[in-house]
Amino acid sequence: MTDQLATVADRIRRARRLTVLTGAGISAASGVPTFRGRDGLWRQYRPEDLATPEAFEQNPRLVWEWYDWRRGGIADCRPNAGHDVIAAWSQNHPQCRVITQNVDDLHVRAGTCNLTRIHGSIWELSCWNGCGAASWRDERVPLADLPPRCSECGGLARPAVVWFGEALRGEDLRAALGATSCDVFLTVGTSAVVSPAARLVHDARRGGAFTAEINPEETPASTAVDVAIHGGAEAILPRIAALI
Ligand code: BJW
Repeated sequence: MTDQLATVADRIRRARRLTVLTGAGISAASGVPTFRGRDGLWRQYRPEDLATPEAFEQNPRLVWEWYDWRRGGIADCRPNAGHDVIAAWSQNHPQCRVITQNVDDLHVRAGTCNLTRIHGSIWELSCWNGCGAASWRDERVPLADLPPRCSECGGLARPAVVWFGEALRGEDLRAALGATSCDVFLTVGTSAVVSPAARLVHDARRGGAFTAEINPEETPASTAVDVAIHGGAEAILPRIAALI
């Protein structure tokens, strides 16, 4: 493990372009539940009932109750040492890009620069009718009325997140794909099963990047990366940072 940490630290120190991809695991130590872990959300709830456009169409109130409940849990969570290390790299490294699948905004709260939230934000809402209103931020917990309404057209509002079967915003997808052109690509706290995020580490590797994974568990990416470090991001990232 010590050798692996030193190798990753050395690669980051020498990297001209550094990219970090994060998933739910980076926020686990902050108290935000993951999706597929032992206590993950998908152990308790079916994604097709809550995280698809079809589910929302069928029962917007139920979907909003679930998001309102999750917002309540996340509101009290604070960035942990893993978020802080990534924020510091994003501020101090000349070309560091951070791509997150997380909707909790803990990277934003940690002060991360050059951040792309490819699955959106749980704190933002948009018009379900697509009336043209720009998405808006609403951090009230709980929300006053469920389901909330679009202030422009009065129609249903939805959480501005990306559900299964929905395309990522074009600019976010372009930013994520562009970030695979780098010297070092770190994949942190993701089960690496949801596309298109899961392909990014492979794209980076094909493009010649040194790749490393930080995750307590094996994932489909573990055998593809140059170095797989098994441990929690909140412990491993500060150890790497200390070696740089
Ligand atoms: C730690 C740790 C610690 C624990 N430290 N680590 C068949 C049918 C339908 C669709 C598909 C299909 N086959 C493929 C698809 C496509 C689908 C997909 O990939 N599905 C797979 C599951 C099979 N993808 C999509 O639909 C995407 N869109 C798309 O492909 O569009 C194409 C298109 C083009 C043009 C037109 C139309 C469409 C969209 C995917 C959206 C995903 N949305 C969610 C919900 C977001 C909103 C919300 O939060 O409610 O995003 S699902 C959920 O999974 C969430 C996450 O961002 C995402 C990834 O999960 P993540 O982050 O990896 O979390 P976990 O829980 O899986 O893993 C946590 C990891 O942390 C674990 O490995 C732990 O070990 C680790 N860990 N503690 C470090 N301390």
